[in-house]
Amino acid sequence: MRVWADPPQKKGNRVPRENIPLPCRVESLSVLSADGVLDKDLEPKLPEADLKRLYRTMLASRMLDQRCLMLQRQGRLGTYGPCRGQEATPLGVAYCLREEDWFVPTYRELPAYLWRGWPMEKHLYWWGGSELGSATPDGINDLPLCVPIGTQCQHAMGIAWGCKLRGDNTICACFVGDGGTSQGDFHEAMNFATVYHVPLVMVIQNNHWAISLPRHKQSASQTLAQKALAYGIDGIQVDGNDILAVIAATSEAVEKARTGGGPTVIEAITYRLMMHTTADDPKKYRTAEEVAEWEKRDPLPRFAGYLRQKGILDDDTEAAFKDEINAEIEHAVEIYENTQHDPFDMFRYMYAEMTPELQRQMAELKRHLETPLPAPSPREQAGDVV
Ligand SMILES: Cc1ncc(C[n+]2csc(CCOP(=O)(O)OP(=O)(O)O)c2C)c(N)n1
Ligand SMILES: [Mg+2]
Repeated sequence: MRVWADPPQKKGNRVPRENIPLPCRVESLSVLSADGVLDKDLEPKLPEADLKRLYRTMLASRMLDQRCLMLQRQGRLGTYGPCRGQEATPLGVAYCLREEDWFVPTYRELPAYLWRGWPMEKHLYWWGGSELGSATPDGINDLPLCVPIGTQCQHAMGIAWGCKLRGDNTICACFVGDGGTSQGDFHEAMNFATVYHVPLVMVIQNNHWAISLPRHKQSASQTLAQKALAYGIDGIQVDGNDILAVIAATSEAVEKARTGGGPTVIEAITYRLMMHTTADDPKKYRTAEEVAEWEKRDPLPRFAGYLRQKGILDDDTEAAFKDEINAEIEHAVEIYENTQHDPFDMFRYMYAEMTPELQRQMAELKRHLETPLPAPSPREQAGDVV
């Protein structure tokens, strides 16, 4: 392989200045528009049973997400980061993976976890502050939720490299947010992944906001998909609220990765309909009109409309799904609330061996928990909240 590029060649008595034709492309893909128009040529042909299961999972994610918000407001769950409005992308990507493939999320990919077999209580454990939520169930090749922005890209790259070295025909799908693409970790992971030609599908969920920072202040690039060009690979931008488009683009990228074609960048255009987490108020940084516009593109009713048109979904099926899912959520909440969480686990599982600093912090927490609370002041006793 040549490792140098020819400098611009002299043509006659002129040294030219001209465009460099790049071998890579950036495409844009949408299959089912927000107002229900379907491009039949692009429609992925999925078995009816799969379509039903996909819809049920999307609905389960929506309902569990809503329940988590309520539990947080009731003081029964820690800070919560909702994924309402973004369900189609993680679910569509998870659908394209084989069981033995690897899935590396951030923290807004609940539907993918449900699709890949994580029990609902795991989600509650994680957001409830229990380390039990980070323990991947046996037999599932997924990493736990990742809040340090961008770090998971490096883990995913390493896993994908491992897949290649093992030659076991598995691939890795990684998620990152629009904000996450500004981190060095994203760049380093992509650079390494493309130089080593590893089987990685990098999915950027562009939900237009990184907490209160809008997309246009995050990057001057017209698209985030075009970042792929700098690494020498193809990028594709899909309507991330259109599960059919996500599946069409991802299945191609997965197939390419599995057959030795290397990484792909997929930018999924979506929108976070709720707050970043329960710790912020989005009314402070974005308008109600903007949110209302995106409500119209909500992936759940869009997918439901498609299935109803095909005769795959009706009122009875929808009602039955809701009953079953409600029962599942109740069961998961019961398990979550009846499980003793050991706060010391957060120190135990940080590293294989606890560092002296972690030992010190753990001892401090122990002392704190053993110290009896001071007696309430007369004002507190009188019910005067201070
Ligand atoms: C390394 C690091 N820096 C800062 C933060 C604080 N933080 C949490 S979420 C977030 C924004 C992430 O935005 P984006 O990647 O677009 O993901 P989204 O929350 O929109 O899904 C930031 C800055 C963090 N968790 N980790
Ligand atoms: Mg974002």
